[in-house]
Amino acid sequence: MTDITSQTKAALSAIAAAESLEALETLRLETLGKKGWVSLALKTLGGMSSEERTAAAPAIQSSRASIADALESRKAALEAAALDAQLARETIDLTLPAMAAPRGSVHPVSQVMDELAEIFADLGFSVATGPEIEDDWHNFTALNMDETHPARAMHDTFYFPDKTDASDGKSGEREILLRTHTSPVQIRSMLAQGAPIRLIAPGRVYRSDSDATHTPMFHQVEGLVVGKDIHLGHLKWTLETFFKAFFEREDISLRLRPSYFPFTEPSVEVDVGYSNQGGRRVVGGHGDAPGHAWMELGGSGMINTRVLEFAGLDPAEYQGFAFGLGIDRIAMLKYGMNDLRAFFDGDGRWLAHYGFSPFDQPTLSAGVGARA
Ligand code: FA5
Repeated sequence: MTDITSQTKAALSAIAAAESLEALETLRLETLGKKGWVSLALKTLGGMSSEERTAAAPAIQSSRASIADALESRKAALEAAALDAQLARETIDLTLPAMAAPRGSVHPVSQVMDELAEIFADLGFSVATGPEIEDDWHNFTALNMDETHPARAMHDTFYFPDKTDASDGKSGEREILLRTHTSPVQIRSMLAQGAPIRLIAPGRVYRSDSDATHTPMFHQVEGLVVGKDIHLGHLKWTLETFFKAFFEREDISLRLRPSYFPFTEPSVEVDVGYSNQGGRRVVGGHGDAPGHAWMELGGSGMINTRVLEFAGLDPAEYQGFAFGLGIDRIAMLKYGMNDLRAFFDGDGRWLAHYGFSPFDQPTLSAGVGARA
């Protein structure tokens, strides 16, 4: 009896001290295994008289039960420790520099949109958006292009087969289309906010057009300023200030060339001076200087009084200017790409080359176009 008690005590302390599941298994075989001493002791009960058995059985049974419990709880503890060790081994070290990991990049169009927002926010402009699926009233009519206006044909518009009812109480059905420019955001913003107003509206626009400098979907940024005593000088100053900040150079020359847009009067096309350096167009300098030329970046002008009326403003009280620039074009010029179609191919190698680090947020203080 004393034997069983001391053997059990020794086994329990060996189990408590077992360092591995293998060591624990050896202890299980030595005690509860077929040839283990507890099993052998249990077998001896069969050969005993009933008095002997009554005397011996409780100690052996309790030894078996306490050893089985101890084995089980030690096993659970060792397994938990093994899991903890595995989890510790497999932990991701978040303090590793993220640049070392494979990474995506920011598309140049997104980068330029962030740069635009940063520069114009500094000039007190807010950012507006409008729907890409528009109706012809906002895209054309309210911009002084009625159904028969020849400028409608120049936009190579994608129309939907369906029509929509005028939602603003005006009668008649409207064509549904993919907006051909960001100018309908002018109308939506003036109708919603009234005046004074100072905003930019960057976004996608669509025209049935495709070659190295034209794609069926491209990006524009609209600028709109309405207030009292706004004149063409404000437009030129705003564009000049923007381009100097955007191209990060002071020697920017703009040429405002008389043009025609139904929604502005007078209308001017915006050209910027550049030179050709090793096959790359580099912005800067006067376009008429030797080795220089002018490149068109967008359209602009003073808002036509008819447009102000369509947008619910009194032209006797308010004037304004608007501009529309091709974002993809200014991105190409700033970052040196020469084929617009590559912008939308989704080629990882192109993005690896021309894309930007997500950590390279444009700020005016650090430089809006800093490269990673
Ligand atoms: C317009 O879209 C006018 N809404 C701009 C405007 C706004 C004028 C406000 C006056 C007041 P235009 O069709 O010229 O104008 O386009 C403006 C710019 O978008 C172009 O100078 C060019 O940079 C860019 N662009 C035009 N078509 C494409 C195209 N298919 N692919 C890429 N960029 C284009």
